[in-house]
Amino acid sequence: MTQTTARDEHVEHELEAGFDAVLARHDRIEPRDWMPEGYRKTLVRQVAQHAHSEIIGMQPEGNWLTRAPSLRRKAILLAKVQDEAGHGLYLYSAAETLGASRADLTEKLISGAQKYSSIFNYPTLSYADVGTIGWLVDGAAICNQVPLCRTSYGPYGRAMIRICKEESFHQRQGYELLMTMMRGTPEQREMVQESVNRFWWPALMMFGPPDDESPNTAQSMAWGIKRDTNDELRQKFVDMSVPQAQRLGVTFPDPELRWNAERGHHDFGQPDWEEFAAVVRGEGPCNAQRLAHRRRAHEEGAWVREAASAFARRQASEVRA
Ligand code: BYC
Repeated sequence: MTQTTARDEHVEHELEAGFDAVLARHDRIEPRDWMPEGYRKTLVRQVAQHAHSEIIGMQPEGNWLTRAPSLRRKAILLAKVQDEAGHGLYLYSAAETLGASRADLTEKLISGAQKYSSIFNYPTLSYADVGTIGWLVDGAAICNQVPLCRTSYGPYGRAMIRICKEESFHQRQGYELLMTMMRGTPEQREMVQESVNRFWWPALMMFGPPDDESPNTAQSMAWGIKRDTNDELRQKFVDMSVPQAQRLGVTFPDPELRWNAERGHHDFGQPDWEEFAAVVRGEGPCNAQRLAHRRRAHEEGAWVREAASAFARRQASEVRA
C-alpha cells in the first residue's frame, strides 16, 4: 500500500466516523457535510420520487377543477392543487442540494426512468373522489411524512415540516367534504361509499411493499432516512382510519378488518401486491395518461423556461456592468 492510499483511507475512516456520530445523536446531515455515496443516491431517489408524486398528484384532482359543485369547493380544491405544486418545488430544491439537477430529474420523470407514487395512477370518477383523496390519500401521506420531518438529511426534513402542515389542511378538507355528502341524499352517501371502496386498497399500497419484500428499508432505517418501516406505517394508518370511517358512516372493503385486543391494533387483509407491482411497472389504469399529460405540459412550458433564463442572464449582465 502506498503512503497516499493509506492516508486517503485514514481520512475516509475519519469522515465516516463523523457521519456515523451525527446519525447516532439523531442530528442532521447538511449539504456540505461528507456523506457516503450510497446515502446520497438513496436520498436523491426517494426525494425525487416524492417530488414527482406531488407534481403528478395534481392531475387526478385537477380533473375536477372545472366541475366543482360550488365556488367554495372550487376555491378549496384550487388551493389544494396549488399546494401540491409548491410541495414538488420544495422537494426538487432539496434534491438539488444533493447535486441533482431539476432539468435532469424532470427528464427522468417524463421518460419513465424514475417512479412516482402508485396511487396517482388510479382515475377520479366522481366528486366524492376529491374528498376520499383528501381523507385517505393525504391521510396516508401524513402518516408517512410526519416521521420524515425527523429524517437525517436536513433540507428534506425541513421541507417535510412545511409540507405536513399543509397536508393536514388537505386531509381535513377531504373529510369535511365527505361528511357533508354523507349528510346529503342516499345517492350522495352511495357515491362516498363507492369512492372509498375504490381507494382503500390503493391507499394501503402507498406505504410500499411488505417489509420482508422491501429492498431499501433496512439500509434507509440504518441511515435515519426512514424512521419507520412500511408495515409499521401501514398499521398506524389502518388504526387511525377505522374510527374516522365509523364516524363518517362508511365501511372499508376488507372482510378481515377487525380489532385485535391482544395486539392493541386492527388486523387487516393484504392488498393485491401483483396489482401494485403492475402499477409500479407502468401498467396501471392511468400511467400512460399521467405521463403524457406531464410531458405535454413540459413541452408547452418551454417558452416560459427560456424567457426566465434570458431574463436571469440579462439581470446578471446588468449587475456585472
Ligand atoms: N409507488 O424498498 P421500498 C402525496 C418502490 S405524495 C411507487 O420499500 P423505499 C400526495 C420503491 O421506490 C406521496 N413505487 O422503497 C401528493 C422501490 O423502487 P426503487 C409520495 C413504490 O423507498 C399529492 C421499490 O418500490 N410520498 O402524498 O424504502 C396529493 C421497493 O420499495 C411505492 C412519498 O414519496 C409506491 N407506493 O420505501 C396528495 C414519501 N412504494 O426506487 C398526496 C417518501 C414503493 O428501488 N417516500 N415503491 O426502484 C417514502 O417514504 C418511501 O420512498 C416509500 C418506499 C415508503 C414510498
